[in-house]
Amino acid sequence: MRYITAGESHGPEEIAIIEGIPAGLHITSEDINLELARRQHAYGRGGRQLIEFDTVTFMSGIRHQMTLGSPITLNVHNDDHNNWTAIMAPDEPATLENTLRKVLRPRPGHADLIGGMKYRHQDDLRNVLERSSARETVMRVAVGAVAKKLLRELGIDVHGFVLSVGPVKGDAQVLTQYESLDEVRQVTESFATRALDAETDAKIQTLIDETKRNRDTVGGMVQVLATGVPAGLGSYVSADTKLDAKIARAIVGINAFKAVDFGEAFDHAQLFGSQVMDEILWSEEQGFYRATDNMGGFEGGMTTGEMIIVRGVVKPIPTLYRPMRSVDIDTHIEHKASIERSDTTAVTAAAVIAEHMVAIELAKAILDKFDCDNFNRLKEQLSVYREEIKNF
Ligand code: EPS
Repeated sequence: MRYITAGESHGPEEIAIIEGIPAGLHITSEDINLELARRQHAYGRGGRQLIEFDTVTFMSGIRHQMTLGSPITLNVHNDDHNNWTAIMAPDEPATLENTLRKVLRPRPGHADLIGGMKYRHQDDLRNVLERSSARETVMRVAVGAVAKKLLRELGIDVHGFVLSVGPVKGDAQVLTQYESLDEVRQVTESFATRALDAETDAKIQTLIDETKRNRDTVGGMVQVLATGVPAGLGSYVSADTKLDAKIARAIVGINAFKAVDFGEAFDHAQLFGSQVMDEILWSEEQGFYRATDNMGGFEGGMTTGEMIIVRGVVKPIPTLYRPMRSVDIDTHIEHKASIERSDTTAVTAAAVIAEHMVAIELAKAILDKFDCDNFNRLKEQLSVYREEIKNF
């Protein structure tokens, strides 16, 4: 399975093409729209989300709600394009009028400056920021929603939530009181900030409100969990076959993500081996299993069969309403950076995006290992494999 996305933030459409989804998977636009709505409705987002009502249109690869095995094309319309038709016009030459909203003062922390240098966009850094915008994550979630549907049918669940925003941190220990990932989903999705508990949710909302009043932005940390994942996805044999490495790349590839770990590995840097390794146990019903899951579901780049635990660090959004120092690319005179409409935080949406990126990588790994022509054949193969692993 592979995919590509296209689209500028204020251009007409956001598009994704996915190749390699097997034939015979039931999917509806509703499956995808529910996930798009989760990404959109997150505390701390800005005015743009009041303009957009993200819904997907299937353009290819699906017939009567079943995948055909051919490339699937997904479209999401940018409603805000109506306010940018002249400035983003694909087929009109540049004029004085349609180049009015130029960006010449790059924002520290954004792709503006280096993107401009690299592509020689010396007339207008908008040519960079339109693509280097988190708007594109709408299509990663759309693709991830297809992946999630495939995984769900195979008994694999994936869910993301917010661990912390700025200095406000929830207690991840509360997770141990839940019996299933679905319970975690019910709880975290009931909070506007996707926090772990009501108290943290309230504190995060207050922090976001204060940050907005200060015309600043704030980052945080998200966590994604995946259950029902069979042991042995990915491989230790080469650097580029390790599945944890692929997930790490997928997470850091999301706008504003700067770090990733598995099973709270950043905290393990201070511990000894005997405190960290997951002891091996065996039972008739389960086969091999572990006493703990400190490795976050990975050993040697392969899934262990335990829950996958991934954390990602999101930096504060670089677009500030109280801008920092920058230099005009035209005059080379020092100026404050350009102000673009922005969000106070995207951590609450980032949890959903990270969840979908993990789903994409898990679906890819499964489609690499088993039949990818027909979904029912894939399902049969996976259940034979699960049985083999259990009886090892
Ligand atoms: C973004 C800036 C804002 C965000 C946008 C990402 O958009 P605008 O400049 O139109 O106000 O709302 O995110 C989305 C539109 C979205 O759907 O996630 C940026 O600069 O990255």
